[in-house]
Amino acid sequence: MKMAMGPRPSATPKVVEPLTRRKAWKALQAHYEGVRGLHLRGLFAEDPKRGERLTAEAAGIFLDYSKNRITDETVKLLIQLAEESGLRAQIDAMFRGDKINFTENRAVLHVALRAPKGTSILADCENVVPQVHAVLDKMTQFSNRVRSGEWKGHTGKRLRNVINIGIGGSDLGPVMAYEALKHYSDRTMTFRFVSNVDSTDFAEAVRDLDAAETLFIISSKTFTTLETMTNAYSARRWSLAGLGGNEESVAKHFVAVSTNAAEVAKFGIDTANMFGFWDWVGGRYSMDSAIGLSTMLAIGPENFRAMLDGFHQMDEHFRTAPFEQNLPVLMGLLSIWYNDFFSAQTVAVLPYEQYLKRFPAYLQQLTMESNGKHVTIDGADVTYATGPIYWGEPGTNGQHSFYQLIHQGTRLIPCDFIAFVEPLNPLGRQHDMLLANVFAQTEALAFGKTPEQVKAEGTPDSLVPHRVFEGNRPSNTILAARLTPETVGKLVALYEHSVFTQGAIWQINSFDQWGVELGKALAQRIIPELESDGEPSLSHDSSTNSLIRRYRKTRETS
Ligand code: G6Q
Repeated sequence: MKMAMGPRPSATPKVVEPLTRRKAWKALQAHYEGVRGLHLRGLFAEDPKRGERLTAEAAGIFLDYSKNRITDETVKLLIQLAEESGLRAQIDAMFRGDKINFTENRAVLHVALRAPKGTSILADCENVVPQVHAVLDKMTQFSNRVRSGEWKGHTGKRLRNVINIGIGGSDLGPVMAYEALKHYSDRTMTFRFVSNVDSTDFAEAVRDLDAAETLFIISSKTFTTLETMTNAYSARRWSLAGLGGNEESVAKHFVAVSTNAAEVAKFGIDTANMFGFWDWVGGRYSMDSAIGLSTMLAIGPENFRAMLDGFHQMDEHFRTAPFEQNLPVLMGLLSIWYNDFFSAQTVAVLPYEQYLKRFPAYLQQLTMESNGKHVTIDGADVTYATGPIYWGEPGTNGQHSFYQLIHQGTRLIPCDFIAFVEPLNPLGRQHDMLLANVFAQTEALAFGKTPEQVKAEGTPDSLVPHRVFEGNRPSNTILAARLTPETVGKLVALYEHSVFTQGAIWQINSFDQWGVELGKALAQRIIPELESDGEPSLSHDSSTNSLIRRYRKTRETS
């Protein structure tokens, strides 16, 4: 891949044509009126090959999107919408290093984190791929030294425990990847993740650990985040207390992942033990940067690079495949179809793979922090719904709790089912049982059970309505051969680019997160009000004032 052109200057972009005035949008509105009443039962009955036809496959990921409330015309119009929205040009702008995150004047180049050696991607006229590989090489050396026991703690003991301290994008990706790839991890080591400023998080993470065997990775892009720095100082105190208070021990037990060398040095970590990344990597797009150091320590450098290769394969597919066969584009468009035309408010992500138990939580940040926006790129209020709420739980557990509402409730909840053909821990017939549940659920959601079918089972008339399943509940099924590091890379990139597709069409900036700032600033103002010796003079609203007073008073008496 060669990107010859330099980055475009970051100017406030203009909406050339509002989304709702696009021809394809209007056509979709009219089309929706015609197809909203169609039932998946009818759509499948009239097209026996639908289940084979409405599928796409790339890089070993198979997507069956036939159980969606769409016709061929829907797909055609959605693709037309992508084209009218200039999706191709927007993809090219991202890969070219244009500062598409214009509110922060930054390029968006997570795709460079997984670009193979020898390729070229430019940020500010500089090829960043060699820098990416230099950091990867440094991570590799460090990981090999820790994993082999060559890197020893202050007392000469091998480091067996790794604690990543970070929050948001500096936590959710590492946690998800560690859980997803536990099968490939070094089981002689213990990995824990501390994110919350709630001291319980830290206390529970270290309670049974020996400081002499414990390495802390302080992961923070800015190295100023309240939660992370507070936990980092707690870790420093805990480590020093366990190691006889010798400050020199910090160099052996603390490393940093950050873009801020000055703050890292201020904390007392030797910048030789700092792994860098760049402002063109957004927090929620950073699990494949040095923020993934804990992942590399757990699964080893080779597996980490296999994961990067998986990401890259999906990047190339997204960048080059025609929209009709482009998995992230199709998934993004389907999400828009339900969100903006059916007024669906959520998407359920249901991995039938225990190791993916943190994948929905990871996706919550990726999707909602990216597309939870109410203004378009030129600052006007959107006149349509943006980012749906993503949530989910691994199957089959969810089936015994919230699936009831998906099957028989009053809301439309499109679902993504994720499953793998081969189990990582085969046990008797259990994998067939697991997969039978995936197929059964998508079938039940789509086709339901008619009153006639319920009656034919001998159900008393009075109970029939309770036992009817309307069906017509849409779902995607994502199937891959086996959960491997490579597959995890592909899956994450699939959703990253689906998010990009949605944001591009909604004309919003998917790469800033100003919405998290206000709460942070207000908390900084309230901390001294909680800590002051004398009664603070409070000037909040009456609710906040009285909550603060109640907290202070109760604390004194407890
Ligand atoms: C992600 C956000 C946010 C960020 C955290 C941690 O896209 O920017 O979740 O990752 O606030 O920030 P630091 O890495 O700077 O500590």
